Amino acid sequence: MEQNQQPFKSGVVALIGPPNAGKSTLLNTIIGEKVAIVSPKPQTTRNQISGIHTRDDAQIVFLDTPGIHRSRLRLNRCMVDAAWKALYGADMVILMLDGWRYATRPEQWDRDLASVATNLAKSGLPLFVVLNKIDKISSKEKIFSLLARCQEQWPGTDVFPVSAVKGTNVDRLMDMIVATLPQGMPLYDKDQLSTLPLRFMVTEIIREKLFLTLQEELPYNVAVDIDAWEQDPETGLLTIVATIYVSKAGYKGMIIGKGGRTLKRIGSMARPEIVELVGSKVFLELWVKVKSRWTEDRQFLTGLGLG
Ligand code: GDP
Ligand code: K
Ligand code: MG
Repeated sequence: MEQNQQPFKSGVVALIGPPNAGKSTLLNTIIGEKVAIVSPKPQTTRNQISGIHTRDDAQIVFLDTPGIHRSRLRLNRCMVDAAWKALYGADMVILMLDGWRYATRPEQWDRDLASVATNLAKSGLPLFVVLNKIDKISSKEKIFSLLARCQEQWPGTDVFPVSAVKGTNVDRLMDMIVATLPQGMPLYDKDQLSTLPLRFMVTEIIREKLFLTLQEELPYNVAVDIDAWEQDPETGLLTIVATIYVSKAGYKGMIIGKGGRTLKRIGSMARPEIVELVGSKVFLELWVKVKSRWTEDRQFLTGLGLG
């Protein structure tokens, strides 16, 4: 792994904004393959954590929140409370706005944002405003006037016109987030955050290659489990040991093939995709084991996350 000159940055970014502003879309764009949609460690109570983006110089924990909007409905109010609560413990806030909405219906601005503006001012956290969906606004003037309106509402705040869908200006936004975050170690253990969802994706890749290779011969009852997942901190090489479980000995022979040829093929098809997914060199070791009636083994299923 390359040693970085800059100090490592890490922190929590609360992503707030009215419904349909594009918060989830932005996260998906940022996520690509390098960010995992994660569930938090069991002992954390921040169940809004929805994405952790780790790069060479920083780790950003995003809290995607239910939309902030005015509502008299109790349920909605609870969601709004949840959104504001996300601000506690956050290192900064990104307020995401649907630029297209205010370009076409300027009167919506005050309705949507009056209370947001007050609450944000109270939070005292560093704030970025993201003006989304600029791909839909053809007039530069309209964008400029929206930027001016943001400046008026939140003086001195950085405003980023972006298209979350197209990824326009998202890199710049990310760099500015990293620049604003405090110095610190990663908040989440890299393995833990990446292995939970990545493990599952890896088993899915292997399963897919099994299907592609064996086609209709493949038994229905095939399961893939990860036995080991270890990254060498020096070389970055990730060793993955996975076992393919089948219900009958005959299937085992089929998957392994003559001289292990079939299994080797499955591995060499799966490996490049896993490399792309995890972003490091991968050593993939595959085993095939017979476990009769595994579909009825509750403990086994639970272990696979299928229980
Ligand atoms: P959220 O409620 O804030 O999470 O918003 P979503 O991410 O669910 O997006 C709401 C809608 O806006 C979806 O239909 C998205 O496809 C659309 N959308 C989000 N970002 C953009 C963008 O940059 N450009 C355009 N044209 N549409 C977008
Ligand atoms: K939505
Ligand atoms: Mg959403």
